[in-house]
Amino acid sequence: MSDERIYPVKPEIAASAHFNTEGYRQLYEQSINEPEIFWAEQAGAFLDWQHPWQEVLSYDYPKGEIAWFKGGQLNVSANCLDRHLSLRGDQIAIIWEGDDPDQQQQLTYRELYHQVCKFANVLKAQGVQKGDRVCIYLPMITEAAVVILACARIGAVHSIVFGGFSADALRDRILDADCRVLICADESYRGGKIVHSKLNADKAAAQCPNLQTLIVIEHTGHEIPWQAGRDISYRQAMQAAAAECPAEVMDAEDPLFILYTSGSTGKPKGVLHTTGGYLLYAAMTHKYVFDYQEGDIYWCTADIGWITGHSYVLYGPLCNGATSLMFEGVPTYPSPDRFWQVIDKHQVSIFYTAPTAIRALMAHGEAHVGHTSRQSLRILGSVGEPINPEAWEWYYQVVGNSRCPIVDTWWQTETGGILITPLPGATDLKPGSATLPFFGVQPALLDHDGQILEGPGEGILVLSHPWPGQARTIYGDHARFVDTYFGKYPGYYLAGDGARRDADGYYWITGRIDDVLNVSGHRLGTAEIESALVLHKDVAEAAVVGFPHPIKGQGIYAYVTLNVGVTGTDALKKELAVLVKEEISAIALPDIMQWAAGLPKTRSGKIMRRILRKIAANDFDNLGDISTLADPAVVEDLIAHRLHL
Ligand code: 6R9
Repeated sequence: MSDERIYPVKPEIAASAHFNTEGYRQLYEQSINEPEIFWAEQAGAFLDWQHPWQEVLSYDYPKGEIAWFKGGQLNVSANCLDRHLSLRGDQIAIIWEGDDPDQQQQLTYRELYHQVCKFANVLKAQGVQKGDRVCIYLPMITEAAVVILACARIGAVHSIVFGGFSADALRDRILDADCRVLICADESYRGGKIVHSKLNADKAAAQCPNLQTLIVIEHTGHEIPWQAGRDISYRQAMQAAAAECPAEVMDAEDPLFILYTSGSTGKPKGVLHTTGGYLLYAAMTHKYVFDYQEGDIYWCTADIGWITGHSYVLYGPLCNGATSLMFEGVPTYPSPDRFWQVIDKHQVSIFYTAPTAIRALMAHGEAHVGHTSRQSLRILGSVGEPINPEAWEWYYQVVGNSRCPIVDTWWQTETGGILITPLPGATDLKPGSATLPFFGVQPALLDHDGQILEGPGEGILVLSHPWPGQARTIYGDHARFVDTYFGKYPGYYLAGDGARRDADGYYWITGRIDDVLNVSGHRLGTAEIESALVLHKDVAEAAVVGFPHPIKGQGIYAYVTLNVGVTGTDALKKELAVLVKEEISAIALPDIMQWAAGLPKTRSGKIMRRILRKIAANDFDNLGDISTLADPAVVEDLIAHRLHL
């Protein structure tokens, strides 16, 4: 990793940006020295409140208690829609680009507002009340924005499940949050192929006794199975719905949504975000990190099933009155120039995507980029995993023609918004570094004993103070919240990533320090994949680790021990793959499965993942101390049978 190469702030960007270097430095200092004054000012500037707050911040990290703007009241949908109507009612809120390049739609703020009000009434008619959880299982279509904002409008808590997740994964999430209503599409398109959303939803719904209603959005319009009495047509319900729906007055700390993410145990965590702090943080980071300006066309390629889709396709941009592009498809369909075609077609000025997409497109060659203009671009962004300097350079030079700063944004589902990032007009860039903290954010590095490291060095990344976008709990399991994030190093929020800090104070994220993988920017717990594998009757045990993968960042390497007398075959590998797909998703499919006669274990029976990771990475020279293993011979055997991509 070279931290030698520096790309200084471009004067032409700094000239019109919200912050230059000095401006950032000063405001950052204020945000740290006088946090309550700072955040109160921002909350007043970014949001419309129906009732002022009494207390900016109260918190007790050891108890996992965090509250922002207590006593304040507001509604998220009113902030994203109603208040824009007088000024920008006819401005485009959402540009939708279909999987098929001939399909597109545009929705103005007024149109979106009307649809949201109507759908809010549809939900009410189904008995949905403030505080009820509504599960959303949708592709990237404009109706997704409608139903999400409609939940926020009536104070229902949405739980969006990524449309690529299996029926079983969907079922688990519906049950965990006890949702009574599920919203799905009939089908959707991805890369020219049909995704059977309703079939999955049916399968999940059949195993959720409390689920009463399935609202089906007609997207492809094809014939699908229908369960009378339970299934409701979105089109018909919208036609019948009343047009007016006042926004529910919400407390700043009322829940806004739950979003499941992988942790180091098998069960996904329902990360809960609340109303005031989350919206403020999403809006503020959207404006400053991307240097959003009036008139920008902004495109974040993330799916709404992930936190990036929540904060930077919908809530942040809409709160700021921006025009946000929603893309149904994939980067390589119909051809690997799709992103750049869409940018030219809609004159996108801010583009935010993931390193895995950049690497995949890089592999297709520059020719797919070169024939497009991309002159409309001003700012590029990266999120989801560390961006390797080669991919960074390609993004910068080939995609951005060396004109556009890249903001490499580090954050997590639990942080609600971006925490470490350059600001386009303020921060000199180093390829591969997420650079410096956002306003109010105080990162620190700890050693394994929990001692603070000063100056340059590498350690465990923690945050020493709260920020408004921080998650408030894990739904239904506050003890797990406290334990996971605040238990190990009291007084800090533990992010689960490692990082290095260089002599300029720049942060370089080194990756997860727990048993969480980052595959193409998707978070997956090794334990979830292992649980799926061991469901097979022939499998005795499985251990899953990550290994360096040229496109995905991390690939999935599974060591599988079969029951005595069973022979490992390709057919069995296929059965295991089906199992993983059914239990989780195709994104969790192992890239490599190795039959393991045994797994390296300590004498107390703990699997030594450190060794498995080294073998998967082809790094046999420093396996470390293996003398504590119950049976050191298994290591030789694993090395002898190591498989390659
Ligand atoms: C927003 C999002 C969070 C994990 C996080 C880290 C990795 C995200 C990164 C990055 C290095 C970046 N991560 N952005 N690592 N540089 N710019 O991705 O949320 O899905 O919860 O994943 O992703 O490991 O801990 P989430």
